Amino acid sequence: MRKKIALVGAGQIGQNLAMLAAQKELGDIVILDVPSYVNMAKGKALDLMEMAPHGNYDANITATGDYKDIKGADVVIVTAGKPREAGMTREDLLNVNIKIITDVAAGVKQHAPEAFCIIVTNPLDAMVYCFHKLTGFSKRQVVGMAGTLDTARWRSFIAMELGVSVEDVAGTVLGGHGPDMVPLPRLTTVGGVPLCEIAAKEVIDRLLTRTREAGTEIVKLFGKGSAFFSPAWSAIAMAESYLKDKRRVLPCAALCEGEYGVKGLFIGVPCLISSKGVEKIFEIKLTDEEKAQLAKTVSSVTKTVEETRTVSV
Ligand code: TXD
Repeated sequence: MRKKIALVGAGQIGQNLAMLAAQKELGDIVILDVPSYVNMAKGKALDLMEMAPHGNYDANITATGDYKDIKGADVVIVTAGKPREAGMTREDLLNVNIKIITDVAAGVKQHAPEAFCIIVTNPLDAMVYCFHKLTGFSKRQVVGMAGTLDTARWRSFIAMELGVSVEDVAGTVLGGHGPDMVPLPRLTTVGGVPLCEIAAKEVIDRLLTRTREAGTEIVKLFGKGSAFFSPAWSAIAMAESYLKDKRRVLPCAALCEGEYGVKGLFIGVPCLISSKGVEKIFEIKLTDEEKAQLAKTVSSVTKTVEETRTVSV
């Protein structure tokens, strides 16, 4: 019996999620979107079925406008929501996307209450918080995708700068999905060699800035809309770890209840993702400077979450 993956949102990221999930044969795929967009979603699903002979994957890929069709999904990945336009912050999306997440949470709660839910919609840290609150799901089964993307960006920029393979750059990014996210140069290595021993401080500072602004850099280039290839793969890495019990340790927005001194917020932390969902959060012994940086991003996330309480949905 194949697993079932529900993709809520058939847009730029959703379509890439569907393609990656199919190519990796993670299971059958149901793409859900609003009735006005459902034919586009059905067309994308059909197109992916017609690509199967080249991709040599077997998956039943369908699309719908009705939540009853996601019944029993093992994984739900939520990208439903507006993306940024040039000049917008992620927080500018709050009022429109909280209404969407409220609808989505109701549909998932009713039809896929056992699913491992990966929230992608921005402002990410607030949207995953709202989804968790609205569904009442356990903290193990709700997670936000951001740190896995931010870490990929950090690694990619280091590899580009140093002329090395991305495969040999290891590191992590903590905190909220925003300009005060916390990449950790101190714990970043290139083939096991500490980054701080092979790159000058000004180079590292430049890469830190580029990582923090990476999403905005792409939004500026597009003018309308945001990144979709790298976010899609980042979310699929999380889904795959759950579905195959790969037990990867990935930076994800998880509910902290005391970890890193944070209570009741979703922030990016190293998570063990297994068939149990968020099985464990790993704590890092941070320096005072790193703790101060984390406190700053936690403050930003707290502010945005507080704002969700003032929005009437
Ligand atoms: O790292 C991260 N978490 C971010 C997330 C990385 C990049 C983009 N990030 C955010 O993901 C972005 O700011 C958006 O909030 C979401 C989705 O971005 P995407 O680029 O996929 O947006 P699209 O192409 O506009 O697709 C959104 C789809 C579109 O097809 C809408 O019709 C659909 O969402 N939509 C809905 N589907 C289901 N139910 C409802 N209510 C709904 N409303 C809109």
